[in-house]
Amino acid sequence: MLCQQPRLRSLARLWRRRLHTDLDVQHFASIVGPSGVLTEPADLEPFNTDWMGKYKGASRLALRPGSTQEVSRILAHCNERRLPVVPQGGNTGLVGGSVPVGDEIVLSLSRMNRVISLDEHAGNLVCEAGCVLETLQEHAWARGYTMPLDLGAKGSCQIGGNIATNAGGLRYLRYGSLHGTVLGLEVVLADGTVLDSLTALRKDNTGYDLKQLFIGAEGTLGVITACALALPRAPQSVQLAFLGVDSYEAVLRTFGAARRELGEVLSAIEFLDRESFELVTAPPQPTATDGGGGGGGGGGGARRPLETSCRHYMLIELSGSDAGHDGEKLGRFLEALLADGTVVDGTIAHDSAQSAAIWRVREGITGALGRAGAVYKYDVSIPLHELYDLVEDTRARLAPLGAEVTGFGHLGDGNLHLNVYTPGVFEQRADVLGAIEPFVYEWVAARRGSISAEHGIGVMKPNYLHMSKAPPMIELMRGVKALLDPHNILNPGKVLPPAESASET
Ligand code: FAD
Ligand code: 2HG
Ligand code: ZN
Repeated sequence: MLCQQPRLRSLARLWRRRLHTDLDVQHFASIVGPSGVLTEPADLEPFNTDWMGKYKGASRLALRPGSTQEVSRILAHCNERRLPVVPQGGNTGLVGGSVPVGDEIVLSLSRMNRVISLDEHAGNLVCEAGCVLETLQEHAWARGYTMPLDLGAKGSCQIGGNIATNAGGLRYLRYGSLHGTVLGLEVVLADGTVLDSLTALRKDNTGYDLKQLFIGAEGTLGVITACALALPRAPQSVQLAFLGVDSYEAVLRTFGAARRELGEVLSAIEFLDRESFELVTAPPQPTATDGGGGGGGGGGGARRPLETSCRHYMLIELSGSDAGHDGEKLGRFLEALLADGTVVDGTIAHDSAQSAAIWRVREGITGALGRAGAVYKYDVSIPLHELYDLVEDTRARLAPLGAEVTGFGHLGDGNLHLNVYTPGVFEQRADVLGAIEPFVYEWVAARRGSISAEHGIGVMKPNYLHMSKAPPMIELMRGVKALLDPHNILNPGKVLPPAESASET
């Protein structure tokens, strides 16, 4: 673990001691079979390292259960023996929540990847937590449905991890939060109790909606083993425009016009600044270090949809049922904005290959950043009219240190991804971190924004939770944690700050 805080250093020291015994390992093997138990350092390496290569744990044991009953028996034993556990899905999380701090046991859900049912009348999908998002997308499309969630990590993230992080993604604007689209969950509590609310009812007002507690809890309250999701019908027509504008003010005017003119068919409004665009479209350069997501060095290598250099770029996607009607609408929209000068240049994808190439520009930024240098990643919600001010203020602050700043994100949801990176330098620098934190969190808190719009708190932000949650709320969160996980075995050190720092200002 890259320990930036004394709290993490002491947790890591404590847990770097071996916590489980050979007898525990034998017991786990009797539950999951020998092939479900990993103890070799080389096998454990991917479970101990996060997607960015920034957080590293020291786990000596990973378990790969194949059923809910196996998860239940594992947790019952861990609870009894007070052995800490880190639930892990696709390990694509961006706040260090999915990897151990020290020698916790990694509980991987990847073998639990069965689709249980898809009700083709109601559009309800029931599946195990380890299903990869892209596999579910393909399964749903083949039956006339779509997943309400889409994100750049779809090829490896799992639906259980998506729910545990309450992931937002690219179509949140259209389909809303997982708090709405998750109909039911099966969750195993710390003591092994199986909570079965795996119903696929659209309406159910029978008291407290307990499943909501586990959505976004980042594996600190229970292990999600299966879910029921409400799927929207697959759109029959998808249209995508890529636009270039010359100011953030023009981004906002384009956004307003899109909401007004295209409202009923809008499915995504994303934006990226010139710095993000140049990075993701730069040719890949071989470098000694290849951070984040694989690939071949600095530069994203994505094809430029526009040759004109603009200050900002936007993707506007429509999903509807009439290609002719939606296509004409998008064409008229673009013409009007070009005519009045709001948009400097723009293009509309004519087929799915062009559309995919445009999406690669947006979805490739995270990987390109990881290959460019050490990255400092912030994911915030702020009022739309001030959203880009944070990028400009951070850029001015970081320029003397030789760090670059990019801004992109889910404009339609007021969600900015602010990334700082040091070109060609792959070690995290204390002076750069010190210039960003707590500056960014204070900037956001002053505007009553959120310090985590969608990536979560993980191990990165517990000490800043109070910037977005009042002390009584943090106390209530602690109470819920103590009730559901009294021995603190589930993902310890994540989400909640240590008691003494809860009321820091
Ligand atoms: P992991 O990374 O394995 O785990 C994440 C957290 O959930 C950890 O705290 C872990 O302990 C917990 N967890 C995992 N599985 C379970 C389970 N079954 N039960 C209980 N707890 C569990 N996020 C967005 O919100 N929007 C985006 O657009 C987006 N785009 C991304 C693009 C890229 C290229 C990458 C690398 C990441 C992106 N993310 C995005 C981050 C996002 O949080 C994850 O990709 C995804 O939701 C995590 O799923 P996972 O299966 O990889 O979970
Ligand atoms: C996205 O929207 C992801 O692409 C990742 O949430 C954002 O890398 C990031 O900061
Ligand atoms: Zn995002």
